[in-house]
Amino acid sequence: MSGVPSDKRNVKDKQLDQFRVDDAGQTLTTNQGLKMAEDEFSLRVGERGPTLLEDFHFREKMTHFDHERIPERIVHARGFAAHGEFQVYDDSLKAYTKAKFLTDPSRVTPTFVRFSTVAGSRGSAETVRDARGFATKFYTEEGNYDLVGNNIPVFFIQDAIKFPDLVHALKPEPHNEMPQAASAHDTFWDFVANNQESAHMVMWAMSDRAIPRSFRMMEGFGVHTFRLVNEEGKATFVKFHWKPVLGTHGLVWDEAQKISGKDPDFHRRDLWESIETGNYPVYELGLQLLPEEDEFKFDFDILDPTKLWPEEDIPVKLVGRMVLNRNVDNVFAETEQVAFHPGHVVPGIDFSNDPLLQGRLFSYTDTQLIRLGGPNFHELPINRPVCPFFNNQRDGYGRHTINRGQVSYHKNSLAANTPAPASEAEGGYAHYQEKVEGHKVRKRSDSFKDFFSQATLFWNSMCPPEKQHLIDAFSFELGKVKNKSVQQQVVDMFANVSVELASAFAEAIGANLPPGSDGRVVKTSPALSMLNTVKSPATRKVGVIVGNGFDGAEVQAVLHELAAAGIQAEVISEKLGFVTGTNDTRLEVVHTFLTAHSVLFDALYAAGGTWTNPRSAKDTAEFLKEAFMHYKAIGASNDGVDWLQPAGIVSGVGIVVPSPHLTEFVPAFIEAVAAHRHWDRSLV
Ligand code: HDD
Repeated sequence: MSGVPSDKRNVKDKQLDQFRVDDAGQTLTTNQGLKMAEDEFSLRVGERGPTLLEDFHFREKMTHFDHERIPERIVHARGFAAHGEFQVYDDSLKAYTKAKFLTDPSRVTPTFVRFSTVAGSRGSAETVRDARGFATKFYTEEGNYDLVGNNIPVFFIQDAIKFPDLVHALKPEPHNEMPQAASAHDTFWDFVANNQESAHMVMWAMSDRAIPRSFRMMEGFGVHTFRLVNEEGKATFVKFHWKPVLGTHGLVWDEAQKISGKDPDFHRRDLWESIETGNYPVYELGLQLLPEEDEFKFDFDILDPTKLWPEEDIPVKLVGRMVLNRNVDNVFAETEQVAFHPGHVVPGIDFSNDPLLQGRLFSYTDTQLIRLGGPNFHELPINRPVCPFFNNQRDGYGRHTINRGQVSYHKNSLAANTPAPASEAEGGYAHYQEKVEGHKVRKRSDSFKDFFSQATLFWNSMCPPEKQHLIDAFSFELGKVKNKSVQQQVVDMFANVSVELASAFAEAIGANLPPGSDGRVVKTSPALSMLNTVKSPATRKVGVIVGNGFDGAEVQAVLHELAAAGIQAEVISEKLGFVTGTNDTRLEVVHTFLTAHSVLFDALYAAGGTWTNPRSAKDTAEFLKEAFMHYKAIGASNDGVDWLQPAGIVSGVGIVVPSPHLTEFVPAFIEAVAAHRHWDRSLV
C-alpha cells in the first residue's frame, strides 16, 4: 500500500489500489484459488520415486517461474522509477497552450518518472559514463502525456533511420559481448568518426554530465523542438527542460568507476532512500518558447536535434514543479512494465518535423509490442490513464476489459454512432494544421550540416577543470580503442571542435597531433557549465569517521548542526554497534570500513577517537586520501585532525579544521560540503 497519508493520495495512487495485493498473512492457493496443503514437496510415487505429471501445483508453479522474464528494453534497460506530482505555477501559459495541466494552477497532476542509463543491460552498474534517460508520464485529465527525455539536450544523430546503427555501435560488440555499459570501445568511436553529426552530443557524453552524482541532481531535456498550441490554434515552438532544485552535479570518473563495484545500485539507492526519508526530489519544469515567425532567425536549424537553444538567447521560463514523493510498490509491475512514448500527447502539445522525433513516433509502440507481449499494454495498471478511455479496439493477448455490447466499429447506427469523436471544443485532439510541401527525397537538409559550432560552444563554455575532465574522458575512451585508424579519425574529427582538446588527447593516446588552431567559434554559454549551478548542503551524505573515546560534546554539536543544514551524517567505525565518547555519549555505527567506502560519501568528517584494531588507522587514512583525491570536503576536529597527516593531507581547498574555534568550523565545513567538489585542488 502507498505510504502517503490517505488525504494526500492522488487519483493515480488511488486507481492503483484495485490492483495492489498484500499476500502476507494469507493462505497459499494456486492461481485458481485452490488452497494447498503442501508447498515444499512435489507429488511422487513413494518417498524416493519419480514425480507425477498430475502434480498440477508443481506444474503451475514451475511454468509461471519459467515465464517470469520479459525482454529487457533494447536501450534504457537499466532504470529506476518513482511516483510524483506536478503542478503549474500560474495560468500564464494560456497564451501558448490549451493543455490543462500546464495552465490550471489548481490541478495536481500525478506523474511517474523513470530514470535510466542507455547502453547497459538491466543488471549493469549505474554510475557508468552514459546519457541518462529522464522519462515522465503525466497522468492528466485529458489523457497521458509522456515527456521522454534525457539528461543531455541534444542527440547523437539527426535522423531516426540511423538509430539502430548508433545502438549497434554503442552496445557491447557482438562477437564477444564486451564491454558492458560503456562507450569506450572501437565500434562506438568508429561510428562517431563516420557519423560526425554526433560531435556535439559526444562532448556532453565525455563531460561530467554523463556521470551524475544523483538522479536528483541532473537536468532533463525533451531534446526535440515541439509545439504548444493555444485555444485559438496558434502554435509556438517549445523545448522542455527539467531543472533540479539541488543543482546539477557530477561524480569524478575514478570515483564513478569504483562506485560501480562498491555499489552498482548507487543511483537507485540514492533515489529510494531520499524518498523513504522524506527528502523528496524536486524539479522545476522550464520552457524555452519561440514564436513560429522566428523559426529561421538562428544560425542553426531548430528542427535539428543535435542543436540546443542557448539559454542566454532564449531564456528558460520556469513554469511549474514536480515532486517525487512515492516509491513503487513493485519494480516489475511498475518500473519494468511502464511504457513511454513521445507520441502520447494531449491537446495543446504537438510535434515538429524534427526527423529524429518523427521516427521515434513509430518506434515506441512497436517496441512495447515485443517487450510487453501484445497490444493491450495500455491496460497494465501503471500505464492506464486516470481518465476514462473508450474506443472500438478489441481483443489481443492479455485483454483485461470486458467490452460489452454488439458494436465495435465506427460509424454505426446500432449504438447511435458511439463511442463518438469529440470536437476540438469538447476536448478532442486535432493535429496542428501545418502546411507542408515538397518532393519525396532521402536527403539531409543543408541547414543540418554544421556539426561542430555548438560542440565548440560547449567546449568554450567549460571552466578549466571541466575542460580537463573532458580531455581525460577522451583520453580514457580512446585509450581503450584498439584500432589506430579509428583513434586518429577521432582526433582529426574533434580538431574541428577544438584543436586544444584534440591535441591534448591525441598526445595521451599517441596519435598524430592535428594541425591548425582554434578561434572559429568564440561564443560561450555560461548555462552549460556545471560550475555555475545551484549549490546546497541539503541531502548530502557525510561519512563521520569516529572511534571510542571521541569528544562527546563536540561531535554531538557538529552532528546537530549538520542535521540542521539537511546533511545526512552516517557514522563509520571499526565495528557495528555503538561507539562511546566522553560524557558517555553513544553513537550508532551504521557502516564499518569493510561495508562502506569513501566513494559512497559526498564528504568526510574525521571526528576523532581511538582504534582497537591497528588496521583501522590505515583504513581511516585510505578513506581520507580517497576523499581528498576526489576533491571532496573533509572536516576534522579534535584528535581527528591528527588523522589527516598519515593520509598525506596537509591543507588545501575544502579541508576544514577548527581555526581556532569550533563555532567557525561547522559553518565552514557545511559550506565546503555544499560546494560539492573542490576542483581547484587539482590546479594547485
Ligand atoms: Fe528512445 C527508450 C529517450 C531517441 C527508440 N528512449 C527510451 C527511454 C528514454 C528515451 C528516456 C526509456 C524510457 C523508459 O524509461 O521506459 N530516445 C530518448 C531520447 C531520444 C531518443 C531523449 C532522442 C532525442 N529512441 C530514440 C530514437 C529511437 C528510440 C531515435 C528510434 C527511432 N527509445 C527507443 C525505443 C525504447 C526507447 C527502442 C526502448 C524501450 C522503450 O522504447 O520503451 O523504442
